[in-house]
Amino acid sequence: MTISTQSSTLFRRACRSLVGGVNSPVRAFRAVGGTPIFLSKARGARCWDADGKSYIDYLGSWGPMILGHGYPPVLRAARRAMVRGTSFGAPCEGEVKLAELVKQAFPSMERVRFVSSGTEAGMSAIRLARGTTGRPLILKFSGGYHGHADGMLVSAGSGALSLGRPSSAGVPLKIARLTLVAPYNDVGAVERLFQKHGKRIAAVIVEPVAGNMGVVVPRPDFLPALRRITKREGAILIFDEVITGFRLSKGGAQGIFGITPDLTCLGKIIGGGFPVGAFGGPARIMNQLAPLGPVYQAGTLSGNPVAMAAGIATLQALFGTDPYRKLQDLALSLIEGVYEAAHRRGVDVVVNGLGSMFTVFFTKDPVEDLAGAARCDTRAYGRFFHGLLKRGVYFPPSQFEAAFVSIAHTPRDVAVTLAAVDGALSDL
Ligand code: HOZ
Repeated sequence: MTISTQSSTLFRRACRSLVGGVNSPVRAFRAVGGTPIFLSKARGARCWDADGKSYIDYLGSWGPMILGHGYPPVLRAARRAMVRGTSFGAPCEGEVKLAELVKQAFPSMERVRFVSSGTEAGMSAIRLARGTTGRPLILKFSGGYHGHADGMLVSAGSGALSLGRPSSAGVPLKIARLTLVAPYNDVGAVERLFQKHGKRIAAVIVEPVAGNMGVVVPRPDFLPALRRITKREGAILIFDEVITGFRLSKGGAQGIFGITPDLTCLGKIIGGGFPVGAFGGPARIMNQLAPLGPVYQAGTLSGNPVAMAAGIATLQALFGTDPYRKLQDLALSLIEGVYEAAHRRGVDVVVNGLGSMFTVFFTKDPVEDLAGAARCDTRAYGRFFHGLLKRGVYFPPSQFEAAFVSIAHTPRDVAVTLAAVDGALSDL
């Protein structure tokens, strides 16, 4: 299905110099068919493709753009920082200021280390957990995505799922065996893994609200049980809040559910659209990191001054306006509208959502783990996606991802989107 002439020309050209024409697999549209549209511009809640066609954007760059694209204070801050220097490779005040803002919102993050991506945050937090406990094993959940470090590409979500390959070639079996996997929301399976592997488990890493098998919300007992079990067993609990941090609330998912993890990974929103990740936790764990401790971690562009400035401006805007109620109301009206349209059109859907993130699953059964997400009709999602795209609405190009609402979306955008949803469902 080819939507845009310029995009198809660009894609053909891209395939001659970029692997698969893209720099991140899920962008290739393999999960929904057709060829990717190339974007040339984005402002507010809209993006434009290479042919100049505009879309209401619910991809939001996979999560960072909570203020909408080109939010003026963020642009101004980044411009000002750029003029002062694009990279120092030395400490700068912006790093301190962003760390203070992060700490203010996430009291569990007594010490912070900035990196350049969510992948780096996840892999460094895991190394730190192993270094601190002296234990080798990590427990993750199937469909959970924590970046593409070797040990995390085991039953992984996101692009790995959209390609139907939840585990990757090139990960040595010996490394994969250090990762234990339990179904999301399954406390019994976690207990059984701890019974079997006892004191060899360094950490449990979890997306407190899963966003990379589509949105899956934790059952009420799930996160409290993870906290209780890890504490009892002396293992470290890592919340991967790369998506949910500053998305669900100022204090992320941990703020909403009232659970304090040992370590937290952040990314996406804290960079205000620039490449930033972070991880943090209590000083007694974080001080195991170099230069204070024996766990090594480093990066030339870590704490980059332009990215820090964009992050600071983004967090200040979120703290200043407290947009979470508005975001949730917009998302709720979308979700209700999708259910109404699906009912009218006789299509079975389940829409999982929390705050301003949601996923439309084509199924009539609840989706509470990867098995549930995998049972959904992903081909119907692909047709739905293209039906929306042709009507000027850009959803994530895979059912195993989250759609995001920003503060730039308006009730009028929601109404236009719901008309497109109705049309796309009637095409199925
Ligand atoms: N890992 C991202 C989705 N959860 C995809 C990143 C991208 O393709 O840009």
